[in-house]
Amino acid sequence: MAQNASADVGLIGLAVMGQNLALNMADHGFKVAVYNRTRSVMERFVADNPGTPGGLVACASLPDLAAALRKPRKVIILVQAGPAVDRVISQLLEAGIEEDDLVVDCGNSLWTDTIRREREYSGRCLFFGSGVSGGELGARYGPSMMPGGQASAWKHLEPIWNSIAAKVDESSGRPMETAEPGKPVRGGMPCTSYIGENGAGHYVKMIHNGIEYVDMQLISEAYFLLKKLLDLKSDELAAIFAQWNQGDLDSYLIQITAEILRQPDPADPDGFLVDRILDAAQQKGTGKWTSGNALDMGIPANSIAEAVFARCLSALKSERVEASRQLSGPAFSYRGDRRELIAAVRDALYCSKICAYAQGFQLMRQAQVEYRWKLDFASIARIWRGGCIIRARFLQKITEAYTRDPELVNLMLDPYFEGQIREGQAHWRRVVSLAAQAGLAAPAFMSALAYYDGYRSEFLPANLLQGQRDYFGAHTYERTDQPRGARFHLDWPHPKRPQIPIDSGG
Ligand code: NBP
Repeated sequence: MAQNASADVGLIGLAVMGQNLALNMADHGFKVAVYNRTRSVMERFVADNPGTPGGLVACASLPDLAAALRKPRKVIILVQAGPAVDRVISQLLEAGIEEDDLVVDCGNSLWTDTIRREREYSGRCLFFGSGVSGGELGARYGPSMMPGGQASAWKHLEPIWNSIAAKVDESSGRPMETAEPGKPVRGGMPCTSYIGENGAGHYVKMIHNGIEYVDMQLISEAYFLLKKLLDLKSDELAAIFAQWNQGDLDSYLIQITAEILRQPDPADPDGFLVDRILDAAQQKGTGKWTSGNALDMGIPANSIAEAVFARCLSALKSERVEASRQLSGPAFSYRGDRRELIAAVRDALYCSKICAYAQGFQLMRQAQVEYRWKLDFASIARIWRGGCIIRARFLQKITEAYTRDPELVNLMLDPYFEGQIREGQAHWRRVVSLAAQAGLAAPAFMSALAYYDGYRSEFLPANLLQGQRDYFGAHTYERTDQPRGARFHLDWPHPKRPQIPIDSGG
């Protein structure tokens, strides 16, 4: 059990993420004091993992943990986001944590909670928030980490975060792996960087998850369209995804998609597991948070929201089964070139993916104004190149785009991405129209195309919409022949009456 103050870092919460992050730190030579609410979990964990380079210190209580740590203490919390985090912090403060000790929440906390906590616990501890992505394996062998909070706290954490984060090769931007799996990678650029003050790290982690929702939905739609239009079997689809993983679409999510598709069903070795998995998606909430934030800030992140709604619609399984017997759709069979369709779906996926990332970066661009952060978008793309769920070759291109122009207004306007959409859009449009003709739901492909066409339109029908608003609600309108900001109202039931200029109050 814990003795003198010799541990480098403490970790509270020994479920999947906590255990793996503790072992990752211990592998990198940090002595880790560990505590869990259910004591037996902590005891088993320490007993099962002897001889790590840094070592684990078993702590039966939070006062034990506080006593085991060198000053200033650094305590990582990995418990369920929400009230449990506040409960643990209160207990830590009672256990002897002091003003200059760091308390680091690495869970998927809502960024506004992190802002609130930093304020609330100020003067009692240095509260800090860090997003961690990469799931179980990332936590164990190198996650992408998005730290946010006071810069004075970051300088104490930086050596640990730099050691345990995933590493990428700086010249190629590719994730680095060791010959011996599980052994620390030497050299390379760590997939972590200080994001900004208070909730910035957790905000950027939430956007990562929002993008992840669309990425997964787009891949699922590509699978569905190819399966339905070409009547392909899972292993044939696996080969297509494996092939795509050799090119611009090279990413962790495409790689695991190929592996999932070729997995036989353990209950029926002649069938594929994916064909037996129920088509009702679940979610934990970060996609919903991202979409809610987009609505609050008035930023069109329609593909991210669509990906959340696609999961909601899928979850209505029994209703869909009933409706499928009642509601009609077209009879359609694809008679075109099969290879051409596969190439078209690939391009549709790539173009839609550009739109999804454009929306995520637009959100961050607006959030930095709302929360007075100064976000470095090249750096954010850089730390997503390895360790996290959305890691992809594509992120090197985003890094390059924001390095070329840190003030880039929209990712689609970068010359590389603009060129990619120009080349791929005929295929993209063909896939969307084929989906509509065949009556196959492809909401993320469709909404991404609507985003692209809306964003590139000089004129949209909002003139009529503003007329309607003024007609029934006297909400006023601006005129194309008057300066922006000058507002007018017409007494619509009496159109002969003069138009009334409205004083906008400056
Ligand atoms: P859970 O979210 O399942 O966390 C439960 C752990 O916290 C258990 O070990 C539990 O102890 C402990 N705990 C303590 Br200590 N005090 C607690 C309290 N007051 N209330 C509730 N639990 C308490 O663990 P997880 O899946 O490892 O996730 C941890 C965080 O990391 C979450 O915020 C999650 O969203 C985030 N995250 C997870 C992933 C992932 O892939 N799982 C990825 C990225 C981020 P017990 O043994 O007594 O129940």
